[in-house]
Amino acid sequence: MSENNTPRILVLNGPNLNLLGTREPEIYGHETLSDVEELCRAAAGKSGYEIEFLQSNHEGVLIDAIHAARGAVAGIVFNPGAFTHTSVALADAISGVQLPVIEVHISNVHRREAFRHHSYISPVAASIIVGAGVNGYVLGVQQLIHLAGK
Ligand code: CA2
Repeated sequence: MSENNTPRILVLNGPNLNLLGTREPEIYGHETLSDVEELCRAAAGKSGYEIEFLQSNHEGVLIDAIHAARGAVAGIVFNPGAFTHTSVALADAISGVQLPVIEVHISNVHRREAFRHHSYISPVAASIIVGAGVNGYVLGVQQLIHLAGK
């Protein structure tokens, strides 16, 4: 919960996702990260939720954001970018805060290179959404709101 009692969701993005919409549209589409932020705010607003939105290229910043989310948000919609496939530290941070995390990948990682098929995040995620484009973030927000209502 936030100070004003409006429930909040953290939407967190990892490395290189600041480049969304500028390159590789055949894989990631044409929408920018600002478009994603707007989509998330609109989806959350329908159910009276607010969005905290953060992107970082630095693993430690992402870990700090996960720690700070404890007790402050209902859950996290997280696209860890390439850290998905490398970071035990991010998985440990998620385990440590005991918040529901929805892992989102814009592309269908299972149709891509083998190194993208393994995720350190999936075993600690509440739900996983892949290959739905940027609508995956909206689905992630909706899923967290669904979980919070249970
Ligand atoms: O499909 C996804 O959302 C990914 O998490 C995106 C990561 C990739 O390493 C994962 O395997 C799957 C890459 C994010 C880089 O995003 C860019 C977007 C546009 C242009 C360049 C990079």
